[in-house]
Amino acid sequence: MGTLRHQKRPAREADDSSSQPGLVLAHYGQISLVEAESGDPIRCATRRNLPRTVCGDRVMWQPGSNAREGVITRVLERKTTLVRPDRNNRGRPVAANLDQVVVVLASKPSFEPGMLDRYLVAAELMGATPVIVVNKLDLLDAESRSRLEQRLAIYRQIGYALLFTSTRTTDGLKDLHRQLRPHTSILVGQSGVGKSSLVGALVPDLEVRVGALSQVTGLGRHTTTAAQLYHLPDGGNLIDSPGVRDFSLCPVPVEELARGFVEFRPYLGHCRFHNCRHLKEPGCAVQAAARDGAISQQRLENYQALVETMSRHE
Ligand SMILES: Nc1nc2c(ncn2[C@@H]2O[C@H](COP(=O)(O)OP(=O)(O)OP(=O)(O)O)[C@@H](O)[C@H]2O)c(=O)[nH]1
Ligand SMILES: [Mg+2]
Ligand SMILES: [Zn+2]
Repeated sequence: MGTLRHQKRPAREADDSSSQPGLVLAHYGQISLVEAESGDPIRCATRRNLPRTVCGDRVMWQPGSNAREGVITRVLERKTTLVRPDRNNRGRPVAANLDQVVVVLASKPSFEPGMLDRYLVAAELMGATPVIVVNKLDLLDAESRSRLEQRLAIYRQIGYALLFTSTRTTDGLKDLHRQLRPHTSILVGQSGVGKSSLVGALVPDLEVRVGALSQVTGLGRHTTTAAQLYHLPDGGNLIDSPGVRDFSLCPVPVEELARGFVEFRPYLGHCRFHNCRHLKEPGCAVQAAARDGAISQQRLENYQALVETMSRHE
């Protein structure tokens, strides 16, 4: 026995020969749940010298002492990262390698337009496509639906997909599935808007999968406490994420923030001052566009509020 142990090569040297690729389905505390190429979920610790892994990370891992456990030896480069600020206002990754951010809203709990815009800006700045979903359509009568449609029409005008769904009546779920199919998307939004219910409606045998995962993680099944990745039946991945009370952006330079408001882009660089912040400066092309109705007043106000918040942190 003892000699066998001595014969084992040190883990560090063994890295590339015995490591295999995997996908992080979820990350809890010190443990990552990694999907092996076989499809099996493996409970993995991460080597100390490595960055924290997040849901959606591509990693290399090595089997451990039993078939269900392993060690992550390498985190592959992330194509995109969704971050939110931690207590010290530094970016903390939430999920990686996504190409769509689906902001889920509902009539209940009601939403704040500032928060929607902050999510949309975060998606734009990380290089992902934003999608807006209004869930719980069954709770809206015709009049409140058309009021909401009007309120959100601006987002369709600037090119964003806007979908209405209900997990109760299944309205809109086919369209949502079509929108998600080839992509890796994350569902984000306030707690209680129905993110997990949407995942449940789109991923068949979810109960079975969640049950299997909670056995591996030892966590309960009904609370969304960490981002979790699921495969969609016809290709693509869907990440469920824990609800938030609010979503803030990590501080970014004003020029970058303005680029996060996608409809401002044609006007950027056309202001009188090259360092225009588009607040009250004369000769500002963005403000002129808002006066002409080409940019929504509400979006400009949300942008300006963000500039104010961020300059307070400077
Ligand atoms: N009426 C109605 N209720 C819904 C719909 N979708 C979800 N719900 C209900 O809304 C509540 C919250 O749903 P969840 O799916 O847990 O919401 P969530 O966004 O995942 O919440 P967190 O995990 O806390 O972020 C549950 O009681 C659901 O049954 C819908 O389309 N219509
Ligand atoms: Mg949930
Ligand atoms: Zn300007």
